[in-house]
Amino acid sequence: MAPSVTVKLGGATLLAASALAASPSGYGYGGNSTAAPSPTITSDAGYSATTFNTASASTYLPLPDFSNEQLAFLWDQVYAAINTTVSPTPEPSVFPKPGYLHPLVPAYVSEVENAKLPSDFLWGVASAALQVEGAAAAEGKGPSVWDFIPHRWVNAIADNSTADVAANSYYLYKQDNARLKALGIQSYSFTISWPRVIPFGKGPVNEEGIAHYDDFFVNLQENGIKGVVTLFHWDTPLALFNNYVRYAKLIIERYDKYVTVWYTFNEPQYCNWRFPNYPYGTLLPSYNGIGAGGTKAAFLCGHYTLLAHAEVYNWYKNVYKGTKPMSFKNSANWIIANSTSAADAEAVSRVNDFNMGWFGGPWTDGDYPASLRSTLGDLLPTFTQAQKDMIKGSADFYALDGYTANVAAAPPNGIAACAANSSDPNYPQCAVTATVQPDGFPIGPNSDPGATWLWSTPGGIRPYLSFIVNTYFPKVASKGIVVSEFGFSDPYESSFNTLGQILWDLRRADYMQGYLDNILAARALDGVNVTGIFAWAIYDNFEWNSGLSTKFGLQYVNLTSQERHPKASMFQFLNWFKLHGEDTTATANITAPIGHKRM
Ligand code: PNW
Repeated sequence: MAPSVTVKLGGATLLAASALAASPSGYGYGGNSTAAPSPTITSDAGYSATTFNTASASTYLPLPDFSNEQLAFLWDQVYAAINTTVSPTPEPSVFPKPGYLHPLVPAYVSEVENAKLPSDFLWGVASAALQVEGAAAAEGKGPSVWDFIPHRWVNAIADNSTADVAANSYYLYKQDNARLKALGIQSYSFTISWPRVIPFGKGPVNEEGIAHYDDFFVNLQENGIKGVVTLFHWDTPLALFNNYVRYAKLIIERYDKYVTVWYTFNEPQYCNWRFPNYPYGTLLPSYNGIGAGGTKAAFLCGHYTLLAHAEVYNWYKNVYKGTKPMSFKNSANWIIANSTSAADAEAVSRVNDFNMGWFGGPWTDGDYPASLRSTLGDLLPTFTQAQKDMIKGSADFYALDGYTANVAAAPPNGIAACAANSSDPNYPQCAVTATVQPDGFPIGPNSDPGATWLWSTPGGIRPYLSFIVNTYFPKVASKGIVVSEFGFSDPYESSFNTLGQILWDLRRADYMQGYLDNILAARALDGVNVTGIFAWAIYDNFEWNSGLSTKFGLQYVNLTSQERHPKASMFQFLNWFKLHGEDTTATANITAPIGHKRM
């Protein structure tokens, strides 16, 4: 029987519901399956006629059917993977590590050689649920948009891999937490899978999913690791794009006692990159025209993200009376001008406004920057005064995912002409960015071809941190700033097939040393209140559209055995915290490589 759902998601997916129910194999999207024959509509007294008007659909998505059949139907759109539980083995007491023939990368900033971090400084490694957990369809989890995309959109993922298994941490977390402890890592920044906890995004809570996180939190605590938790890292339940606040409250109420820091959202700037692709044009269920993509949809996505963040923040502080710091993570980079011209200076400020400023309401008056309003006009939604008041101040510190740097220039036809023409290819930012210096030389060593946006530019993070707190968001100066992600993918790392080739990851090690020294210099020499540092990533994982082949791990993951092996960059990272951290939990067995001063 066809499931009786009243879901105003428009698009192919739910219109396909009755066709899927009628066809045992179902049919997919993107051309990797046979198209279903067009149904022949015949006049029949059993059918009633209606006129649909999706333009008048509300943003509320009634989804009353929380049945096994409906969950199976959602998974049928994706394809379910099988995983197996692997028993943990004891951690080594000593890890293989770089020796004197090639020691770790030496210090970048000699002035901070003896600088120390305070004992409450947070530091560790990061991950995201979709990118590491695997167990995609296990134990009652619902599909997320990121289960759907690799399976049903041909070539959406560069190497056509999926996140079905990834690093399999859903089954290996006890081993992973023991590894963090064995390496002496203080904190773990990870994310919770909303569709695992609430398979349809709303409706019933999945007992097995929540039991998994119950165990995870207890195990993390038993290993003495501090938990830094992001509630949403892009894995929206496929069943809807709504109801975030209810999910957030559930998780916070259950796990607040275990958590050191909360992040509501990972990089709301994703609204920009995902449009017109997110939510993948007409391929994913959507409503109110958001699925059609484009500028308007991107800014609607950002608008509702900011409101959802502020609503959760205000509930947490004022109703729940939570005491832990809460923020959201921002994707933004240090931008330098391509020339000394006024136009290029304006281009720099426009890039900052369209990245940081867009979500800067918590550190300003709760509204969007003037440059966004004047360029976008009606394409930018408006906040009521009450909403602005709710957004203003709704973050306890600034969280920066700052990976790289960029050079900005005014577009050839000028900023004003671009800003006045919504069809201009550079609209609405109306600034072009590049990864070469004004003299044409690259801004730094390149990364993997699966991360063409990423170049190693450690010299940028120090002035950038000062710029954020002293110039762009002065309110951050007192609240503090955490570098919540930074990391590197060595070029062509996936083409290496022996540990010998993989483990000495020189570019990543160099990147770690360069960024860490410059972050410390911002703190110790420039007076920036940096309160935490998290490296991306705990280990190799599923890098979104670049799949499993673009590696960001400080540990290598053997995708057959699922064994993890620390790379040189991990020791570079740990050694740095040995030198500069005061935290006594940093007990990893790492000895000083020649040429590298240690305490
Ligand atoms: C972050 N940029 O995304 C995400 O939070 C992670 O999930 C991801 O795996 C990691 O970085 C590496 O890509 C970013 O263009 C995406 O500057 C793009 C940028 C920065 C971060």
